[in-house]
Amino acid sequence: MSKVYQKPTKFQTKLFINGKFVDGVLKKTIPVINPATEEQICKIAEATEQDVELAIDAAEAAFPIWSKLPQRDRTEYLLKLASLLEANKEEFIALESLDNGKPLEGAAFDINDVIGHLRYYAGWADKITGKSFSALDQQIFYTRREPYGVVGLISPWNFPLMMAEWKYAPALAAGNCIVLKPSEVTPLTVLRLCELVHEAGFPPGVFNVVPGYGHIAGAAITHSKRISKISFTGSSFVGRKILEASSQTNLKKVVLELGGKSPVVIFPDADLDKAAEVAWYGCMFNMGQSCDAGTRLLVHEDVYEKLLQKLKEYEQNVVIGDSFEVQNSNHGPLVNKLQFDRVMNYINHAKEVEKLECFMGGERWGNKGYFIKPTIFINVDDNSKLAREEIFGPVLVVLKPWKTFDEVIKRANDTNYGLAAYAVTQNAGNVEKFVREVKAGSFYINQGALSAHQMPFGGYKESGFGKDNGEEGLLEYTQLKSVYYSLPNPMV
Ligand code: TXE
Repeated sequence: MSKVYQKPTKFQTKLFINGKFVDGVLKKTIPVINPATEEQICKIAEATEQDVELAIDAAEAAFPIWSKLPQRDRTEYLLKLASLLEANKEEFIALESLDNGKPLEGAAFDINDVIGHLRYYAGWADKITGKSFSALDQQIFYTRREPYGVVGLISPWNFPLMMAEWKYAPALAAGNCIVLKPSEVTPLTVLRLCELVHEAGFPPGVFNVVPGYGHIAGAAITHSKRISKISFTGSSFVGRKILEASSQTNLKKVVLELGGKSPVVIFPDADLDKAAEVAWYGCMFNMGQSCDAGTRLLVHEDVYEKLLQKLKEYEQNVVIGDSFEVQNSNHGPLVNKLQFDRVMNYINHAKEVEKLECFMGGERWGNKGYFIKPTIFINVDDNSKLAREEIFGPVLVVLKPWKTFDEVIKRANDTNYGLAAYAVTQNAGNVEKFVREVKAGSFYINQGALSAHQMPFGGYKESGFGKDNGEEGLLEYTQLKSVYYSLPNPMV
């Protein structure tokens, strides 16, 4: 029997600026909606341009203190935050599930990941190094890594606490102060986290959170000349806007983690049970709202029909519903009405305009909440709108079967995106050729998507640039100086 979580009833709703919980200067609010019931959970304070400016003031003032702390102290602050989060884990799991709609099991996965990831980056604070190079006898050449100062972090709604933490943990470990704008759609876990930041005793101004609308608070961050680095996860559309803002202001450095349309290639020698598991969860995990979801399924002609039958078995295990009402629900609603409408438009387009063959699902579940049944279209042409665009919902597109390896590599690469690629095969040669020839940032071989703290994550092509996670993710929050140093002659 699964664990019973209490449905949260108390919420932190204020902005967190300079170590204090405050209303926005304009006293505006944003409603937060429970996607499983369509009811309002609470209203949060809306951050606008003025609040972002105050947050940047606070972060600028805190930077000399935070960046000059002994590195070990930064480690201790982050470890303390991780321990506080762990002590309140069940509350955070329930809050994430309520706000985002993801099943409790999925929320538990997120929060556990965040705790481990925080500890991973806590350990990096005193391991940031430069290099020294051989030079002439009287010279020293070396490099020195420094934090940027104030960094802007803009995070999405699909993994609300996790995506925020993937950014603030390395940024803080490296000695930066942060202005974080969580998605206005799912702000509650990040706001609750601010209480723990306060409790952990972080110096005021190091950690500032300004939930607000993207085109207002987000744009204020991206246009600020006092911010020299931005890390963003979200849509390609907004990613392009961030680059424009950078080019129009101070050429701030940018990390962009954007969408994907990742191929899942099933080889004829694949273990078909494993293949079905990878194909199903690769797409349906988090109701398809994952940037590295495997949404284009490419199955060899010899095993095509058999694999489809196995996917039917997965459909039978789906339990749809509000996690606080339906025990063991494993398929929640989409995050909000906008996302629900976007995905239903794709489904309706597939059925009515392209007349695609709907193998399962293809409709809303129930009449309350933004639930969409797991949906699969089969025998889809590579040029279909559904095969080319990121849907970001529980919609798997099974492309026409493939015959040769060269053909499937070409088809796997036939996309503007390049975030991830999946393959299921028992042949190591297949794997190596696949990894070398497919253009993507992460490869999942004989398994579903995974994120290990130490493994860099980020895309090829229009899926963005720069990395989250691992040492590379840490170094994104540092800038490098090269020092050519001639020693006095004689030295003493
Ligand atoms: O994302 P937005 P949306 C994709 C997915 C989805 C689509 C749209 O395909 O269907 O994007 O989702 C902030 N300046 N992904 O519209 O708007 C916004 O407030 C600065 C993929 O919800 O990109 C939020 O904090 N910031 C993805 C963040 O950007 C702005 C995850 C993301 O929201 C802004 C989410 C602006 N002008 C959606 N406008 C992934 N890669 O995992 C908005 N924002």
